[in-house]
Amino acid sequence: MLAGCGEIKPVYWIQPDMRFKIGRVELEIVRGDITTQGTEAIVNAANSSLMGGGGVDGAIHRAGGPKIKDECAKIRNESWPDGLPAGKAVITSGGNLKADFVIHTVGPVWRGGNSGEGRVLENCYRNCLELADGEGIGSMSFPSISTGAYGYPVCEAGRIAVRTVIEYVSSKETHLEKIRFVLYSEPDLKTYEAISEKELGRRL
Ligand code: AR6
Repeated sequence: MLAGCGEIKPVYWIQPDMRFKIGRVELEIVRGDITTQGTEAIVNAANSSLMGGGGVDGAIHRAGGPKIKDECAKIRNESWPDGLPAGKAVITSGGNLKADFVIHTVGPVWRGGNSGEGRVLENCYRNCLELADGEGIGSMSFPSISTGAYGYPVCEAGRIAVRTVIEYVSSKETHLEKIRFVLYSEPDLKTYEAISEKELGRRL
């Protein structure tokens, strides 16, 4: 009951998740925590060391437990002794997470936009999608890569994220049936929603 409103109960408007269809693939834009997503894979906005950090990376390693870091250490030793370059992606199990897999990618650090950041960010999304597809994964969740500690403006990054996903699923046969963008803040959610609506027109 609202104070001073007698029997009037508050009404909470719950915003439905925004969903689009691109051919057979469903694209969802939701607000939430990437670590709690029930998609088969979630994507980590990692750094080159693959040994954890803050933001999404810290949250995933905290929630997923030591198994993920052990697998990352093995990948470093066997394949990327000098660190995973920005734009590349690798896969581990999901440890204690709901998701079966974590796909780790390293986004570009924003340096003003004239240092090839856009191309690298596009590579992040495309390489994550290709890796997931190659493993026969049917559903995956992305955070907004590079727009936290790495300082990429969310509008520009969101446009690249949404366009790269649309381009990927429109241009080839894919195992993926559901791709979800998980935004942590309301402003970021609104930005991704507006970009998706502009790129895809009417939502479901
Ligand atoms: N779920 C979904 N989104 C989140 C979560 C979460 N639990 N936590 C933060 N975000 P960031 P980057 C949002 O910094 O910019 C790490 O230290 C956040 O609000 O996680 O690629 C790594 O080790 C922002 O919008 O990733 C690297 O060193 C977005 O996720 C570096 O940060 C990305 O923020 C990578 O920086």
